[in-house]
Amino acid sequence: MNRRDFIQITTISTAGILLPIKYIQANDVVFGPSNEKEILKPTLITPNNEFFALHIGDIPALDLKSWRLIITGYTERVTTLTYDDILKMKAITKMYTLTCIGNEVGGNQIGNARWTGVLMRDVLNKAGVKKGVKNVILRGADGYSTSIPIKDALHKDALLAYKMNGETLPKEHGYPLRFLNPRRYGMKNPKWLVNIELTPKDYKGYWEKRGWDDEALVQIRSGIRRPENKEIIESKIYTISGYAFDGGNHGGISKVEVSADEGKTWNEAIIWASDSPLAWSLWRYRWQVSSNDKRFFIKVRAIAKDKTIQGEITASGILSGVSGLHTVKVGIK
Ligand SMILES: Nc1nc2c(c(=O)[nH]1)N[C@H]1C(S)=C(S)[C@@H](COP(=O)(O)O)O[C@H]1N2
Ligand SMILES: [Mo]
Repeated sequence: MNRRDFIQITTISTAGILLPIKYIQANDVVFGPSNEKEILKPTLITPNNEFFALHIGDIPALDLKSWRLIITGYTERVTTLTYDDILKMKAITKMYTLTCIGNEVGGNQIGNARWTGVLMRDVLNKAGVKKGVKNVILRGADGYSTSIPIKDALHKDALLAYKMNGETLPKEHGYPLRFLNPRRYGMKNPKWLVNIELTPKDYKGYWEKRGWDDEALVQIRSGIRRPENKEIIESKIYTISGYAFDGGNHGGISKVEVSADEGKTWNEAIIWASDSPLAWSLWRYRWQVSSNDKRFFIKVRAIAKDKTIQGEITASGILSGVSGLHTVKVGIK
């Protein structure tokens, strides 16, 4: 399919979930299983210009001529890498979903992109990891810092990225280099990296010092994108859609369920796009309005491969990220 066709048959909804026009129109007609096969897959990718951006201050202006990544602390040798040094290393491209620990239930601080970069482990091996290293401190040019356990840094999915969805990493997302830390909230994914320090000690970064969870493991979550809260629905058949994500912490999403009666009964949704557990899954559910009620509360819950069921209540508290069930209120015309 060429780009022109693609634009013609799709429209952008919130958070970059692309929904084919055909599919949206299908809400107004009754369509059977045969028609349903014609529905196009939505893209998992959030376009760069729609991807949420969060940072503590101004975007630092970094010039490739003077920019360096310096690896210090418990290393065999102090190592300084230029942008070109990094480009010469083995590149990896992979999808990762990023979400902020402060995102509210069903909030918009979540996005999925295809990132290209080099393995953190390859960079650390250039410097040589000394015995006794416990943590890796990551510092950005804006003064932000965070730390991660050495085993996370050496993990096969820990990526230093310089491209986002095939484009040079945009300024607001960390140009020229950012870290992508699978399974952890955005705060553990520092942008505008300039220094990596290996240490035998503990270290509390910018948000960690302010009480946010040092583990920052993404909790199982899901959100409804269509319909929007307070939307008025014109027909008795409506395709509800959204995302689900567990950060890979429960083995990935196995099932998504939707309730139109405030959680009394649950119906299985169709997962219509997914990648690895490090990326969100997109789901849809064809809802047939079965009563003459004029108002419904729609809820979604995700179920993981390890059988974890997303719950109504967030057990661990707001500073570890909330995970309660997203509910939208809809009216029927
Ligand atoms: N250098 C730097 N990196 C940072 C931050 C920051 O303020 N400075 N904010 C973090 C937080 S809290 C989040 S949620 C993610 C958001 O990444 P994005 O802006 O690319 O979506 O960046 C993280 N990395
Ligand atoms: Mo965040």
